[in-house]
Amino acid sequence: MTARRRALFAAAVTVAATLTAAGPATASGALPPVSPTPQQISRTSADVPLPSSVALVTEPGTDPAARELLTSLLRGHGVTVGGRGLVIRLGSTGEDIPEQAEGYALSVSRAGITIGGRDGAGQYYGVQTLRQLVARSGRGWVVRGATVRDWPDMALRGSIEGFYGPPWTTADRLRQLAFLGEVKANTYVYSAKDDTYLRARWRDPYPAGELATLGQLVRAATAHHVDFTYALSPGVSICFSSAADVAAVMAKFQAVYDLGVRSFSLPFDDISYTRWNCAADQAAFGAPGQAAAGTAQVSLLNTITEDFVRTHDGVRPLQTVPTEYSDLKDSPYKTELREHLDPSVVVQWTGTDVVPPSVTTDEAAQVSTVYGRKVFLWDNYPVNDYEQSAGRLLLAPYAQRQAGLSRYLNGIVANPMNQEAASEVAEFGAADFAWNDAGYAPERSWPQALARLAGGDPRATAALTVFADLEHLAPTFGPTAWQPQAPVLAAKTAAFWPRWTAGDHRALDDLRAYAVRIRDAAAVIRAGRVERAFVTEAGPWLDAAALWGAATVTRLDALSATARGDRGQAERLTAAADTLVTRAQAVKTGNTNRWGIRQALVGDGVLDTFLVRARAATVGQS
Ligand code: LTM
Repeated sequence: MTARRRALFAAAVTVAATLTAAGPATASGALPPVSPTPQQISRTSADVPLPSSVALVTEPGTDPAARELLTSLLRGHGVTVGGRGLVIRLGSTGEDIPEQAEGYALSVSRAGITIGGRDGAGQYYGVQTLRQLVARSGRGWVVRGATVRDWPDMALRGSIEGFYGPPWTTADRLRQLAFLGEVKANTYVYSAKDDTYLRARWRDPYPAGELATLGQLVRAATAHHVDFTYALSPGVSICFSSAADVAAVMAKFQAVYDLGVRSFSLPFDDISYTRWNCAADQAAFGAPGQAAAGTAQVSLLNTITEDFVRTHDGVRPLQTVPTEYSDLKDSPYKTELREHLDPSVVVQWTGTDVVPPSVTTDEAAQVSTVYGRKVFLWDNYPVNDYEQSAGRLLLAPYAQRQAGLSRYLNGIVANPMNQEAASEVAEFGAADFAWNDAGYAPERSWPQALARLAGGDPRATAALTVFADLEHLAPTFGPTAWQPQAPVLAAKTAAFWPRWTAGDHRALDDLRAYAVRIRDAAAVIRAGRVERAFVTEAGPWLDAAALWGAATVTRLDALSATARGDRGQAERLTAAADTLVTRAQAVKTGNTNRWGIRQALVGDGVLDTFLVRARAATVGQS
């Protein structure tokens, strides 16, 4: 693209953004939200009706996965791919294609639809954007007329199955891989802590059945343009100076390379690095300690880089998680890595305090200095494997990550919950941020994530929004949450009391209407087009929410009876609400997490405290 065309395009984008923000001010109307937020998108044409048949023009460079996605998108809208009709071009040629890897240019007008990708992933992402521009029009479908130039800010985007507790099932992983492709995320790191062949029995070869399942996952990942990153954690028992152990690492890598894996990691998190696993390491690296641990890890990482990564076609740079992964201070350990680790090795970092309350550009700049390279954020949200998260689903937005992080990070992978589908809410935001950190807005991305989980069903989206507010608390490893519990409900209950005590009894009607929405959310979610896996995973929390909602409605009715002077009714309703509270408190999570069976927490600290206060106001006055 010439400088002049670039300037014209930028001007068009600015105008279009203004028009879009102002609503359907153009003849063609506003564009639907596209996620991740594109770098450049503008309304440049009228809607294009989707005919019953289109002519698909491909080229030798057309990506097979992108082509498959496009044809299934068309088929899903009743369009056959024949030789005639609207012309759709998919390939890697076209002058507006951005230079950045994974970038694409998309243009939709009545003259035709053109998707040009810098590479295969770019083509695939162009189709993912096209999918979001398709809209209902009467009984048919149209594609919103638009021009898009888009590329990711961070090279690595996605998730790391890196939690403790029951690993995801194969079905969970297949769903996750499809989800990652949908949100233009290219990385899934397979690093489940309790997956025995990855950590406790890292030396053991895979039995044939396990290998076949891994092969299925690798093929699914490839079909969605996701790098299946195989992370082997030998730190619990490796003898760094043993040639046999180094060979065992390579053998494990070779087995999955043969399945098609091209991304590898050797994480050293959560191990003791001040004692050796064998006497030989003492002789090879000296007394155990920070610097010696750094030297030993560097020796393994450099050997694997030299003898495996560089000798195998198509293998991407090796990744690692250092043992010091959550702070900013320089140390003898970090000095070893900074000075001796092969510059190609990608180093992960979790942000400060393991589960960080925020991640800032200053912190990322500092840590990239101590590790001597851009770092790859292992983001411990929405993971729920630690004590402070016991009994919780974490459904708050992906937030408190500072715009500008792409200057210091080469990627972000979110560490999810043991509950895969529920994790997609936060992961959606993480993928959006990693694609375009400057354009990211949690308040815009979160509703899109919820609407997606609800299958675009508006009633179910509204119910999910009420439910997610009750699962909003995001804990840290310390006593202070980094996102508050139930902010919407908390604002409503806080506004209620001054009005109520001032004699404004309509306050009760307003709050009661919201309590009814809490009570009914579970039923609406279960009856709606919400992702079935989410409905199953969230089952106990949905049950508890229905009971807490019913208790709140009943408690408010008791308060109302008190205000009317109907003491008998107030007492009956108070007893009924007490029973509902007892039942709500008795709802337990399944044994799905490292923390075992606990109370399924819903709006805790907000709902329960409101109910206690409302009871006191009822009983005190009746
Ligand atoms: O975060 C890292 C690098 N390691 C572990 C994770 O496996 C675990 O899921 C999280 C949250 O508990 N904390 C860790 O330290």
